[in-house]
Amino acid sequence: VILDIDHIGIAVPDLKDAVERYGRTLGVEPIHRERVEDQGVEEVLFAVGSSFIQLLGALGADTPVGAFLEKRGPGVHHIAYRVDDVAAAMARLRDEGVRLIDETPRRGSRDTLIAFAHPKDMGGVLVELVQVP
Ligand code: MC0
Repeated sequence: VILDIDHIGIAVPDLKDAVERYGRTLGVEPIHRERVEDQGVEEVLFAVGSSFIQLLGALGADTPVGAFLEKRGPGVHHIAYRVDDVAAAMARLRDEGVRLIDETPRRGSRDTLIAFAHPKDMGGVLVELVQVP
């Protein structure tokens, strides 16, 4: 069951600059910062209602966000849906013929369990499933 939009991930070339710009222009405060080595990112979250805007800096060129920035430039990188059961949501996508990037759930930021579905099967949008502990 999808509960909410968990976050919208935005790839930025300069995290410090983007955090300052988002904070100033939207009048929002960053509420969380975390380095997720496994995913090759450093994230900063801004709370917007019950969801987050996630600014993503790449930890290197050979990471998903690094490659995205190189190929497509800054912009929306993925949309993450908050689900009650990530394994069940993955099974549903799989049954519907959607290619999953992760065979089993992985650990995301905030101790979440996450899994990605391929953008080519989701209207050109990289989709993340997020189960909050
Ligand atoms: C690539 N493509 C995308 C895309 N990335 N389309 C939409 N959104 C994206 N983010 C498109 C390319 O333009 C290309 O289309 C095709 O997909 C293949 O791309 P590629 O450049 O060859 O890249 P791949 O296939 O090597 O990798 C793409 C893939 C990868 C999505 C499989 O980035 C991946 O495994 N992502 C999942 C992990 C991730 O993104 N982690 C970072 C966030 P054309 O038409 O040119 O062929 S981690 C996160 O956010 C955590 C911390 C959290 O939330 O807790």
